[in-house]
Amino acid sequence: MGHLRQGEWHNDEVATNDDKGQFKREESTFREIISEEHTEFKPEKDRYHLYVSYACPWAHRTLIARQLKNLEDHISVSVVHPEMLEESWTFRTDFEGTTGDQVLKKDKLYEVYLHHNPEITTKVTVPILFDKKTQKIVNNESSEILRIFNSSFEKISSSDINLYPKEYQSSIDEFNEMIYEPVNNGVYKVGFATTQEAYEKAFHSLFNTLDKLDDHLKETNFLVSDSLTEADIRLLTTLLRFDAVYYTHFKCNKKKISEYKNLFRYLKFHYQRKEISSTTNLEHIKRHYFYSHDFINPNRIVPLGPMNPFI
Ligand SMILES: N[C@@H](CCC(=O)N[C@@H](CS)C(=O)NCC(=O)O)C(=O)O
Repeated sequence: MGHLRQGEWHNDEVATNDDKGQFKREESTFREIISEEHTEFKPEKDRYHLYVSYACPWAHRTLIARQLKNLEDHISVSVVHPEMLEESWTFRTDFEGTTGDQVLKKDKLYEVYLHHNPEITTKVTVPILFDKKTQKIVNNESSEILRIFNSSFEKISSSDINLYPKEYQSSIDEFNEMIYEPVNNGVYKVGFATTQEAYEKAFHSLFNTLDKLDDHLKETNFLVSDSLTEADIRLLTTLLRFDAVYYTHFKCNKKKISEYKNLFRYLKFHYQRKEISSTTNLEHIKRHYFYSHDFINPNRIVPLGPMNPFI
């Protein structure tokens, strides 16, 4: 991954692997919250901005939550170009669905990090939650942005949906933990493995967990209780990319999601919600993975299919 080191952009390798060839994801840099009690970041109308890629499963979580929580009028969005090349994400607008940088008018995403601090050392990732008032980055960890959207803006925009209800928090946490390493991060561990051993380990762990989830979903369309929670959102953004990208590009090819009876029914059920379907952009998803990772796909051919993966 490219990095900013003391304000300088360095185009490092795309994936960081340990000495066993296993992919290691780095920690997110910005971890602030938004709250009435916070000295700086208070909930306010139209104060915060979200930088996303439609391709990215982590950013996708935040786009879904923003819609479910009726925050579209209060949290503005910029969508980067799907190709992540030598200068990481950019605000090029020659691809349908891109918006350019709506706030700072930068050309590259790393310039948003530099705007916060010209001497910063960090990796450069989406999503970013940016404060237009202080011109600072609040948070760039999707799981935390999801929680901020769920609970910090209650007075500004009401929504009946609670993605992390008190009575189910421990079950939601358990599913989040069960899913994060082998599935959300797992597909990357399979795809970015640089040894056969690391690939096989991540592959088995991924499909063992998918088997368990398929079993759990036998009689329900929700991981926890009988309504949508953040655990579902976190699983769905990986499932939505699976058959089109992870199955081929990342060699996660024991089974497609469409071959899992319950997981596929669950995916199709949730895809009927406009908050899920309108935030899912397969053109950005395919272009990003197949075009950006030339160490996996050197000719950068972007497949035309699958034609209707969610039907
Ligand atoms: N922990 C972060 C991970 C975000 C992340 O890795 N985003 C990817 C896109 S899918 C990215 O921007 N990668 C750029 C890079 O690693 O250089 C989160 O969940 O928000």
